[in-house]
Amino acid sequence: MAGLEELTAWVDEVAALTKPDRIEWIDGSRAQHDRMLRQMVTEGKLIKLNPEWRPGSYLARSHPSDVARTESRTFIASQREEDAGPTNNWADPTEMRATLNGVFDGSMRGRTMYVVPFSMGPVTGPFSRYGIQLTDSAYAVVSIDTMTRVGSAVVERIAEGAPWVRTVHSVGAPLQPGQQDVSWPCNEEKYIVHYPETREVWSYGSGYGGNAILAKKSFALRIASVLARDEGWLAEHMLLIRVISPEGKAYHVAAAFPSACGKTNLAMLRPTIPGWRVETLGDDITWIRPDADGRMWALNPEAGFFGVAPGTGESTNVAAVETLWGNTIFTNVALRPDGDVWWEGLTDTPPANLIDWQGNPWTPASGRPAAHPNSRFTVAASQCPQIAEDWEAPEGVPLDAILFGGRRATNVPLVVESTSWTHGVFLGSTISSERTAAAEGTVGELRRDPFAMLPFCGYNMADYFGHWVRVGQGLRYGAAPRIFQVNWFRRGADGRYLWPGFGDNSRVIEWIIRRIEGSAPAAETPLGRVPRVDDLNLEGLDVPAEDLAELFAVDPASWLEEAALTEAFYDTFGTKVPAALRAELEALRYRLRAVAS
Ligand code: GTP
Ligand code: SPV
Ligand code: MN
Repeated sequence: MAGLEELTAWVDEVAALTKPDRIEWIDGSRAQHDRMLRQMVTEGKLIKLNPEWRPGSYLARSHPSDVARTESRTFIASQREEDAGPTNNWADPTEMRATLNGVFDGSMRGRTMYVVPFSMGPVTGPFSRYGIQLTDSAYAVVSIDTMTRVGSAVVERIAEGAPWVRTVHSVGAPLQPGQQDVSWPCNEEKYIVHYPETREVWSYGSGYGGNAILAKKSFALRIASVLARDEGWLAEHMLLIRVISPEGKAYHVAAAFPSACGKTNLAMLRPTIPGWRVETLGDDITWIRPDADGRMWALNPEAGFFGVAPGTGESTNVAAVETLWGNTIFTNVALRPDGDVWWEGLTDTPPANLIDWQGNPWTPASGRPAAHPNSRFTVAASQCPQIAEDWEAPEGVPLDAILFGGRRATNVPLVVESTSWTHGVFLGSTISSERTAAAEGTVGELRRDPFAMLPFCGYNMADYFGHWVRVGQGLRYGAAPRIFQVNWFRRGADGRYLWPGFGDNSRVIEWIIRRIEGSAPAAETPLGRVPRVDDLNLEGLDVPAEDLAELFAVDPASWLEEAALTEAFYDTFGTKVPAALRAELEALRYRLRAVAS
């Protein structure tokens, strides 16, 4: 069947199951986007913000139960359970299809089913990928419109025969004739299901971000990681920046940190050290491919930012604050009496009176956050004042360094350089991080989050480790990106952060670039290479010497315990973990015992 017939047949088939009242194709035009926003205001689904402060901007308040990704309801429905692996929820695809045919039956009654054609990467780019999302959520439509390239040009490519991924989304809240809609329809029962073999996504019951904007985590990471495995590239939960040194040399750095662990902030870094500049290329997802020359190229497949609001302020991320001047959809932040928005950390002193994220009056004495800890902004990347001029270059940028990080109060030094690609892959595979509010679960609890991909890898994580090892073997000698581990979140005994973070992270970036250039020295530790305190540019920084020492302290006893936990983690994959990574673990233990004795 030709592309277009296949597409319309599938739209008809899903409509026959979900039974919407109407079907509307999204063409990506400004007029249609604005019409949808106006209609959502009329229906009480969005609050229009005061255009004097925040032109073209809106506030959405979610149902209080639908505020983050639901990892326990996210499934990989591969033919074999082994292909989902122990870190994913596996479901039998035949059984899951039967279940979903039940829950989706009539799930769009009384609503419009929107047909949203989207491209990840510039529409005509050689590495771009297409998808269609069918959804009964207008909030999802306007979000996808900002986060991806939406429109008829994608349908033209599909008509020409380009491959595309099928994604279906329903909030699971059909309306009876005459029934009044609610401001945030959703369902207590949720399913976010991925079929890696047929490259399909079916999401039910949630209107929230990563559960509903299926182009993002579901397609560009979970399905794309499977495509990448099969085709020899990498689909990663990484920001992407260009760092320009005082000498005017440009370097490209990608960094994988778990959800709500600092990607958007590093993506919009404003260096506090003179002469250094950062340009933003992406803040959440990076697709990386080796070229015929054995060099890696990196591309941000998205077109917008779906960023964490709390903690985003003039003193932490001024570029983000500037990005949000207008044309932004805010979700679950607080509303000011003057019709603007507020969240914890936007200003040091909270306004005297607010309406909190649930719509209740709030004062600083209320004793609860005004904005939800996972409240977010949705905004076009082009609004970022430091977006790279060539951020839409279809081939991407050549990659010089990869950073892995997590939120670790103890043990993990500020920065460690790996000694080889395989050692770097080992570092990525051992990342653990304290849980944040970006997903359901207990905030602060330490968990393994290898490569920051735990919730986003569409296949067996141990096979993914092996894929990383193999991709490195195909790179030209000396052309592989250098791999580093960073941790901005180490705390002193009194609980305060030892490192100022944010703009001062440029000091760590400087050392990384100087290492690539071969001009900065390093000290060997059992974990890898670290700067001696004198090797870091600390000019103008007021961090006590004891804190600096503690930031780089390596305690062999607690690291031997970490190594034991890493072995236990590896063992959950049975025999699948690559021998090269097991060897790295043994070598680490050997080095730790040598310094411990
Ligand atoms: P996702 O969008 O969920 O993938 O999150 P992200 O990785 O983009 O995290 P983001 O940059 O939004 O940061 C999350 C939280 O961490 C915010 O509250 C930030 O203020 C805080 N944060 C970011 N960078 C730093 C840092 O260098 N130091 C400290 N202490 N906090 C930071
Ligand atoms: C994350 O949780 O890593 C996010 C937000 O970037 S969401 O799109 O909801 O997954
Ligand atoms: Mn993310």
